[in-house]
Amino acid sequence: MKAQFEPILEQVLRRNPGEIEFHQAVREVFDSLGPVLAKHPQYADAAVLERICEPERQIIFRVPWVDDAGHVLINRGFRVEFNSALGPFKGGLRFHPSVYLGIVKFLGFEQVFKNSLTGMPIGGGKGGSDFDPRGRSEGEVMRFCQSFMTELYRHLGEYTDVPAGDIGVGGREIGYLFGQYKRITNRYESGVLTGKGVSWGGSLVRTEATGYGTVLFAEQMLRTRGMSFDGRRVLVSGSGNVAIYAIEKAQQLGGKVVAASDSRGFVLDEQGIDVSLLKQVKEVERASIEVYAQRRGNGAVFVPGERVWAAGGDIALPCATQNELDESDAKNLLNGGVVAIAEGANMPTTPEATALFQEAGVLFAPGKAANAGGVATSALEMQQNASRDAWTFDYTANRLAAIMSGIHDRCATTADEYGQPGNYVMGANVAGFLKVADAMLALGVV
Ligand code: NDP
Ligand code: 2IT
Repeated sequence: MKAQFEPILEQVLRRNPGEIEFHQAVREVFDSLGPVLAKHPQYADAAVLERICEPERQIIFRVPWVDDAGHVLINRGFRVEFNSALGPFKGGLRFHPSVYLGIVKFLGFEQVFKNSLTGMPIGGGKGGSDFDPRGRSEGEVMRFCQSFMTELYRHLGEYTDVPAGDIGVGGREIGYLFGQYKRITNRYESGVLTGKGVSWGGSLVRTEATGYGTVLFAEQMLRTRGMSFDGRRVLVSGSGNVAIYAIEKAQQLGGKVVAASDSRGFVLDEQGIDVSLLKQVKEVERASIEVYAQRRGNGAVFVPGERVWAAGGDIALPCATQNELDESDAKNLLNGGVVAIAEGANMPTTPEATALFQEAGVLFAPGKAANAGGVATSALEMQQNASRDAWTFDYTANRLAAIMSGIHDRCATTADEYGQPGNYVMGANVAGFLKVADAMLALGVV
């Protein structure tokens, strides 16, 4: 990192003590921006970096609710409205016991650059709660969502802030959140949330978009070296929304996906993951992935407490959570001949592991580029809501494919331009930064 960034980073560390994931995300972006500041001093003059690291607004609130046994429980709710230079704050909500301000801030920071890269008119934000949906009844999840929205609604609006899902928040939760927003405001304001059901304002392809987009990005990246998914051994971590549709698309492109995981361990299925069984176990029954191995009946095994990377493969798609692929996983993957890594999750690869992949010269797609298909399709959902229209699956899927190849080309061209061909991390950070930074300059000191 250039010396010029040190005092700015120090200020970020001082202002946000203990928020290690946020520090990690900022450091990674700063590592890419040296050549940009050298070429364009106007950003430093206008303190764009200092401003881009400080959220426009941070909201923290109490979420009281009553469980099925009649006990009163308290969770903490967050919404970090990071940057609205390009459009309304946009980004998901995460419900997971690990959620605290540092996680929400890292996700919000990443979202600013990701949303810029999509080319769509969306700013960046993120939110969530330390609520753990696991083991909770339908009624408990609904009451929690209603209480969460009873505070959050006053900060939202289709021109203000538009949340969506993330870990622990899927179609079910978005439904309860939207219902409560509608009731409190007495407005059918479809564009205030994305990831809605298709019969009540949602977009076709939004469910599939993040996983499909990640694989489409990886496909483009492989093509630059004359490779494809066809016949390749693929490892996917996670078995939630992103993982499931990454597996589905990788298989459509001829890849052989042999592993998937959840927080308890991974499944090795040498005959190839059966996506419909995985959907049944994880989406419908909300059970452990161990149940998949038991039901598959083909010798598929469940390996408790281990990560998928141990299984070795040509293409690795981390689609679960942050820092889930570390230095030793990277070494194992490289020893096994991995040729490409594309991040479906946000910041799943540790900085040390990323450095190993880059030194080895294998293809590496950072999450803010590779997983941007989800939020891009959210922007398409907002577009449909604003025009009171509903597009077909094929039309929307074609838009997604065009957006992903646009993001790929923007990252590749920017990396070339700044003298680091093939460095998608640098390309994504710089291209994402430039668009937001120019908008911030144009809008003045606000
Ligand atoms: P889901 O809640 O649908 O699935 C999350 C998956 O990751 C589950 O398999 C879960 O296991 C596993 N997981 C979650 N936390 C941990 C943990 N701490 N350790 C190990 N495994 C864990 O979430 P999504 O699929 O929506 O999100 C996955 C990733 O993709 C996240 O990083 C998210 O930020 C990112 N993302 C999501 C987008 C979207 O549109 N949904 C868009 C762009 C990025 P278990 O079932 O055991 O809990
Ligand atoms: O990390 C992400 O990009 C998301 N969770 C999706 C955000 C969105 O607004 O669709």
